[in-house]
Amino acid sequence: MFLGFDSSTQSLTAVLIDPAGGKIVCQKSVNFGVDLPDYLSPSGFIPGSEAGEVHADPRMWLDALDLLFSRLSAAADLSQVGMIAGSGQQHGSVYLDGTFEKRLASLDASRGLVEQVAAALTRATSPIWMDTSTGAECAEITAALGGPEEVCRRSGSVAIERFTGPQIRRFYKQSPEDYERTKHIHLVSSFMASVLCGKSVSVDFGDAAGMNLLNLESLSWDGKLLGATAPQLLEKLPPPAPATTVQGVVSPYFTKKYGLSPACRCALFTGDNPASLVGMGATAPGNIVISLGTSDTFFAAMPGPRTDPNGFGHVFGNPAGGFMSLICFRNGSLAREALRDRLGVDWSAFERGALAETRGMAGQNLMLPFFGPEITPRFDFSAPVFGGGGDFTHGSHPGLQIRALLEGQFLNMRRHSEWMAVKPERIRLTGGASKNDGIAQLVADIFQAPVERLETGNSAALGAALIAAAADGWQMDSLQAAFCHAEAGSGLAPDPSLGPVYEDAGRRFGELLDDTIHGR
Ligand code: XUL
Repeated sequence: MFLGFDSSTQSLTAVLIDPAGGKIVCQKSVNFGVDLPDYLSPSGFIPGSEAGEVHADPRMWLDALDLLFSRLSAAADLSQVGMIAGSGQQHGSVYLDGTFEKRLASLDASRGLVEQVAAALTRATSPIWMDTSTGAECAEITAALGGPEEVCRRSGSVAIERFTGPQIRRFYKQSPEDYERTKHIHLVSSFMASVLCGKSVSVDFGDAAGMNLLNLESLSWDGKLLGATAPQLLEKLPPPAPATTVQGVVSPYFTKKYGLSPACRCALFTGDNPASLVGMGATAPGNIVISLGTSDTFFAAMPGPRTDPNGFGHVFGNPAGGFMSLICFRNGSLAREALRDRLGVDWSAFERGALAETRGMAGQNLMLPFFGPEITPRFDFSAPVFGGGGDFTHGSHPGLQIRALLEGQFLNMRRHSEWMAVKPERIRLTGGASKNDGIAQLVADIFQAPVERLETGNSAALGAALIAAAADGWQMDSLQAAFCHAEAGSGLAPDPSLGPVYEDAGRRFGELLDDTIHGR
């Protein structure tokens, strides 16, 4: 059996699979806000910070690991687990001193992880992917490289506030002494993998590419980017490696405490998006994944490392080999919820039946669906922008605004994924809002591609379990064929008559967007 973890923003989840039987044996989760209320992080991060900072307490992740293992060991026989892998929210970083490895090597199973590991932290809290505090550092790194194109050419992304390199630079500038005594800088993924393995382990290519530090051509740390970020950085970073690289056996702490076998091995943890690509059965080009969550993400396997000329999209490693793209849209559920509240309706107004009432208005009214700052495209929106008649703009017919919001979200997604030059052959939808048939049909119609939904709600943790099995020698494509089924009856075909309607709407949407951003 194989165990996959997902250390995400709001929870830590584990999925245990039996590939021989093609079955998920057990799934357990710890919700940080609900299960660990003492960390005062109801949504998994410390609320109320300023200047764009969003941090989380890494001790909370350690406590969650102990708690999750106690739940898992009560529910399943962990001695049968042959390999563990995992995924973590991308970009978040953990800073540790020279005692980290010694502490991991001598963990006492009669005590907890936090009390034994936390003293190694040189930075009490970890910046996570929601942090936007590093605008100055992004500008400095970009200037040192000679422009955004060069940063993008080397690392797969222009310098991005939430990416780890700019975050490291900010730490170095703000607390040079703490930076100096930092001997290991880990991503959330490689930190969790290190704790499990009882030593400081590698960071995988998939997640390493979200740092603005990895050279995508050589798949090694890029000397120029490192130099522009902070001094002596190379010696603090774990070496990059493929996710399926076996790092060793699990730490005796977990064997003694939770009944894992001393022969159980550990592969790497990757980023949650690369792991989801695996768990959604989409590691081969032609498949697109759209995840509808707090923010919406669009990701897909790519035959080669093509980069976004506009600098909004990112290129990460594909755990099955090669590369994947990722585009993140900040105004996802946030915008859907904001419109729902503003119109005083409930989710039924977003359902298939309600959307059918306005089908005749498909692609007619336009909305730039941004209730707050957006990152794709990068612009400080404060409210949505309307392009349409009075009835629509005044909200006297809520259904028109809901249709225009959803259409705007997917027209924006289509527009900003064109650089990948990948024709979507199949779209796999995941995330809370993907259950909604009305939204799923809109996605099929706007992209003119068939849409499927998968049975798992934990695609990242499942992907991690599949990576663990692949690290043990199982074939990735047969694993995906066994575990990544579309939900029966969840398939939706596009309506070809709407193809030209949304072509035209896409053109007009682009004009409205350009005019708004350029103040015309
Ligand atoms: C990707 C990103 C988010 C996090 C969420 O670039 O920032 O999708 O990975 O956990």
